[in-house]
Amino acid sequence: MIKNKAIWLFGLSGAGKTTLAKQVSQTYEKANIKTILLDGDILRNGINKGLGFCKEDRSENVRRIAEVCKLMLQVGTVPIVSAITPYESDRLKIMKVIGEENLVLVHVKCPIDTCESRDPKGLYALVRKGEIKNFTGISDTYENTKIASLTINTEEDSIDTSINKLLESLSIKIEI
Ligand code: GGZ
Repeated sequence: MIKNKAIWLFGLSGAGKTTLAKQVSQTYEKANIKTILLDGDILRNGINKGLGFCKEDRSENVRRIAEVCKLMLQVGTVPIVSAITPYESDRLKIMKVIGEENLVLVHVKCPIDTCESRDPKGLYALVRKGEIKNFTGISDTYENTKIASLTINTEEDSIDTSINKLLESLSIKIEI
């Protein structure tokens, strides 16, 4: 039996969350499992418009995303989240909202230096120029985790290997 679970990818900007989320979505869709991509950055233009990057706003941001996940699971769609989710207390709250049994919490782990050298959106360069304040990992908090269901290390592993490891773990966990 397929047990639908929300997949929540968290990690620094540039760690590879969105790339992994898209691949997981494509794989599920090929197996006729409906998915919805919930990207923190994109949702900040919609349901989370107006929220900034202070601790309270980040918490509210991920709380709302967790509520959307709950709704999506109720209609049989697998939510795949990519959001930095920098605070362990918020990760615990997400577990409570969605339900531990309905969630795969994935730490997309990558050192800040590597994320900065990738700089896919040029944001780290802007941070260094002083144009973005409170940037996670540079001038704002990113807490380590003890509660992730699994960790994908995108510095040690290539993107293909990371994707394969993630899909392998998920296929066991959700019994595709
Ligand atoms: C972190 C920021 C910031 C600051 C803009 N700190 O790589 P991205 O671009 O696409 O992902 C980041 C996104 C963070 O939004 P989240 O909703 O994932 O954050 S959180 O979970 O902490 O609420 C980055 C961009 O927005 N961005 N300013 N100051 N990331």
